[in-house]
Amino acid sequence: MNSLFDLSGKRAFVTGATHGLGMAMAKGLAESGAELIINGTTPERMDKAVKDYKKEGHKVHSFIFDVTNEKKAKYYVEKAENEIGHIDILVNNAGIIKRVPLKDMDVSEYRQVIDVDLTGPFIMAKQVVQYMIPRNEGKIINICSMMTELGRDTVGAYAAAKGGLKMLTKSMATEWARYNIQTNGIGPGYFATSQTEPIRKEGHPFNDFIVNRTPAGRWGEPSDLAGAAIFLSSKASDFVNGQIIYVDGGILATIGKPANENDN
Ligand code: GCO
Repeated sequence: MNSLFDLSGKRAFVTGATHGLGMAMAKGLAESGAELIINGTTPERMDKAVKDYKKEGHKVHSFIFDVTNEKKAKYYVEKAENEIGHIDILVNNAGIIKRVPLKDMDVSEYRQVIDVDLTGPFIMAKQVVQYMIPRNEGKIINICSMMTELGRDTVGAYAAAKGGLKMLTKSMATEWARYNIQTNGIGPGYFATSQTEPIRKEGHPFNDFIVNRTPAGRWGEPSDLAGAAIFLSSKASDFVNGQIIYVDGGILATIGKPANENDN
C-alpha cells in the first residue's frame, strides 16, 4: 500500500461506530492499519458491533457513553489515552436526525438534534485536542451532510446543526492547524443506512427522487465513504485543512434534471 495512506500504528476514535456509516468508515481505517476505539450508546448494539469488527480481524476497544455528556467524554478520552494509547485520529460521526416540519417541532427536539450533531463534535474534539496539541500531531474529521449545504423539508434542525458543523470544522482548522492538527469534514450524500431506511423503501417517492437527483443514479453504499476517511486520516492530507469532502455521487454538482428526462 502507498505509505501515504498507511495507518499502521495509528489509533482512531470513531464515535457512533456500532453501525452504518460510522462502522463503514471505522472498518476502512482498520483495513488501512488503524487500531479502533469506538463509542455508542446502546450496549446490545455495541456487543454485536464488537463481534463484527473482531470477526474481520480488527483491533477494537469500545466505550458506551453519549458524546453530549462532557464529563463522560473527558473520562473516556482520558481512559483511552492512558490505558489504550494515543488517539491520532478522531472521527466525529455520532449523530441523530428528527424529521419534523420546523413549525411543528418542539424546542426540546430541536435542542437535542443541535446538541448531538453540533455540540457533541465540539465536546469530543475539545477533549481529544488537549492530547494532540502537546504531540503536535492529529487528525479530526467531522461528518457533515448534504444538509450542510442544502435545505430539505422536515430536516431543518439537522441542517442547522450540519451547517454549523461546517463552520465549526473551519474554526477548528483555523485554531489547531498551527499544532499540525488537520481538521476537515466529510459530507456524505444519500447512503443506504438505517437512518435513511424510512425514506428509501421500495416505491417511496423520496427513493425515486434521490436516484434521479444523484448523477451517479444510485444511493451510496457505506463502503463508498471509507476512501475519504482514509485520506483525511493519513499523511496524504497533511496540508489539507478546513475542507469538506462531499462523497455524494454528484448531487452538489448539479441542479438536477426533470424526472422524465431521457438519458442523453
Ligand atoms: C434526509 C436524510 C439525509 C441523509 C444525509 C444526507 O432525511 O434527508 O436522512 O439527512 O441522511 O444527511 O447527507
